[in-house]
Amino acid sequence: MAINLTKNQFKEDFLNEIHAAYATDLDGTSAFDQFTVLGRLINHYNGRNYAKTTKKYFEEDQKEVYYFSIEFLPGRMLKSNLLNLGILNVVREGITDLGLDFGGIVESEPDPGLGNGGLGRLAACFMDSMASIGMAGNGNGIRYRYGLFKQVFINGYQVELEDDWLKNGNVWEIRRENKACLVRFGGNVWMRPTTNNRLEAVYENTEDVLAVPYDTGMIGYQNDVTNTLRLWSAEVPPAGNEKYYTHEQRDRISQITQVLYPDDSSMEGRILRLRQEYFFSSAGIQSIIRFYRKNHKTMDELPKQVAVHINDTHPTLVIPEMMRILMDECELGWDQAWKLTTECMSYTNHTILQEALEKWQIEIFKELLPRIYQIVEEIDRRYREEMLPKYGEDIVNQTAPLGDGQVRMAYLAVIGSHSVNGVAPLHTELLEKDVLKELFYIYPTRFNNKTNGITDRRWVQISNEPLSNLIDSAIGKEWRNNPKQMELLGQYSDDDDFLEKFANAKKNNKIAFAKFVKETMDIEIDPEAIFDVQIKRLHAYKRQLLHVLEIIREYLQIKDNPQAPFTKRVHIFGAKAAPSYFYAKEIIKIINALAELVNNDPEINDKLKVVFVPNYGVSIAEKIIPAADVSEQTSTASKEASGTSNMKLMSNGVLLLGTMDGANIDIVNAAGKSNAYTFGLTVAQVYNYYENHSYRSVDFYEQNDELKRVLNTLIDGTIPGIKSEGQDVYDALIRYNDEYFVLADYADYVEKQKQISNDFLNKKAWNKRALANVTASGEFSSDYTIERYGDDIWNVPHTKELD
Ligand code: 4GP
Repeated sequence: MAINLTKNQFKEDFLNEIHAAYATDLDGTSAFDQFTVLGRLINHYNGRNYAKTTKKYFEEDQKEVYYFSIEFLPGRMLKSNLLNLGILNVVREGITDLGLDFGGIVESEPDPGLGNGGLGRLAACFMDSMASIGMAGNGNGIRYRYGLFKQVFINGYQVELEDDWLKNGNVWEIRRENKACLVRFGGNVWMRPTTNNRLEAVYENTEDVLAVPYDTGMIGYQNDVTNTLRLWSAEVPPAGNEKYYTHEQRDRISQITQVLYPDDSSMEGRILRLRQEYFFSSAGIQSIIRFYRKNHKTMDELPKQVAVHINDTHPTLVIPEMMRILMDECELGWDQAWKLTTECMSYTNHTILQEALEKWQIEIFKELLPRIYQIVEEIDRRYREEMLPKYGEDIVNQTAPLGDGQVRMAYLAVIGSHSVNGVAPLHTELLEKDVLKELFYIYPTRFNNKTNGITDRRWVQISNEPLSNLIDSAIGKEWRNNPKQMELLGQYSDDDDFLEKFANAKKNNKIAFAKFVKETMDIEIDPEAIFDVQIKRLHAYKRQLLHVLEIIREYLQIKDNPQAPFTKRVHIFGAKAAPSYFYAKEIIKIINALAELVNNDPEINDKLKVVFVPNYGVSIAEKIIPAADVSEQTSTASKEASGTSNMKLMSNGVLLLGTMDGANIDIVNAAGKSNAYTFGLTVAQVYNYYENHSYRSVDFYEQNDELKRVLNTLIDGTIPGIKSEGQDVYDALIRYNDEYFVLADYADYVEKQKQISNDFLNKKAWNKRALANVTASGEFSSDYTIERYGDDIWNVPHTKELD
């Protein structure tokens, strides 16, 4: 239920809290102070519900999910908390009455950059959905002192600045020092026989780290439920402990939770990453077992009470860590501990790219985590012993947790879990047929698919209020609870009046975005133009390069014939490149150089604009998505596990331009083929090229004059300032045979872009197709995804029944 709060009450509370917190009147406070006070008030209003939820789970002894993820990207929480408490409008009006700027207050909240991309954002959507469907779900991760990095462009190059998101505190978190635990690293371990015939682990010279949890309430949508996102911070254990910590050790300890993704091009960086992974895995499992034991005398019920989810391989060490605690601390034997552990564990794979299937060198692993290594060795030994007679040496060697001098995290995750899932039907199929095929052969029933989803609360209700209000006026508000109800919009697909309002909502969003671009980047863009959007991490497989080639093509087209008709375009990018990913950074430089050229050429005027919005993250996405017309999802078929920006854009009435990859396939099926543009090689064709080694990118270059001309601009000086970058990309595409088949897909992609330019001119038909996308988008709500995880994998109930 929504919280019961009148505007007057709110205003009184707000002014009181301003005095309490800052000992000044309103005029002495900044927007950030006002934000903090709003946050504190929300905590007051919701505190009882939060406590009640926790108590209820405990008293009713409910099974709970613990979602372990090295990334969480929740975005700003002020508006979403207000929405979920049902007081967004009351508070906004109250704030406005007080003469304050609600929008400015919202913008003053730092955006927690505790993630990089889809993986972290998915985890955040899932947290919102678990709370909103009334499922007992906890997040478990790391409280990074610094977020990913703040991206700025200097002379078109990405420069990474520190993202000091916690410098002014964090109003949403609760430090729970009384729930801290110790995590051990290094040293020696040996097993000592005990009097009752067991073996006991004895540790010597370990470096102990105090893991302190910070809890953030995850407020459900108007249902009185508040779940917990628990993020762990590494600290030096308090004095009094007989150990002495040198400066070096103190430094090493505080490093653990300093930054997301330490630079893994060095050995130290890799070791730090492994420390991070064990740190939050161990702290999380310790706290789960400690909590379980409050209500249970034996460990037998553990899988009935606890589901631990391994989000990508980073938290895989929860498996040996749970084994360690069950055996060393709860005194269970191996077989029982293994049975309980595997029944608790489930694993999601998020990518088929080899580089992401983590592997650790045994030497490093063993030294850092001696007891955990012993357990992994035993898992490996028993796996080999059991599987060798059934499957033979080759398969067993290929799939065992230890191999080639490495700990293979993905294999360990599969072997130690009862469920393994991919994130879209095609991705799951590729896991089964290719990436994990031997393990699928051994454990066929373990594999399943759970197509990703997104929460419409953030991605439509909060970020696109004009559209949300229009939907309310047409079909009522039930869609906000149950997004499949958006199907009811189907009845308006031929309603001119509605389509016009729908188009107006989009136009208003485009005007708002144009204003933002003007104010922050000083680029003028025309809201009447096609807003052609590509927002995602910068990676070669995602092929932002196709989009680059299209911009060059359009530029040349206008230059050749400035008077010819041309449908105006604004090409919008948002993307960060990993700091050590040189090629991705070169592509950023090329896009910025192209923007410089195109945006300042008087002959181009406003026909063509390129806008690369810096520092892409959740908050920037919230501005771009509602204003978009075209959603570029151009990955090489087979490489994008699912994609989720494709879903967000779909619910905002944006037409997909994409390959038949990941969840694009499902989106196109849901929206109808005629309401999207698909192009490019199929997965079968891509695999065919691999198998026959028959791809020759130079053939495409030689056979297509337009493509040749476009590519040549990378090296002939047409685009100033990209001498080495242009050459490198040109070489990658032609000399080094174009790893991601950009040239093979160019012609088809361009063809579809031309169609888009044409189709966009017929406004009514376009709007109708955009509406068809919104109408069909409900099924991609993460509420349903989470329901499926709950039913099929976790066996955890939820109180709200959806469709
Ligand atoms: C991403 C995948 O690349 C993306 O296709 C998927 O939608 C998303 O996970 C959520 O499942 N993977 C990552 C990663 O972000 O770090 O591997």
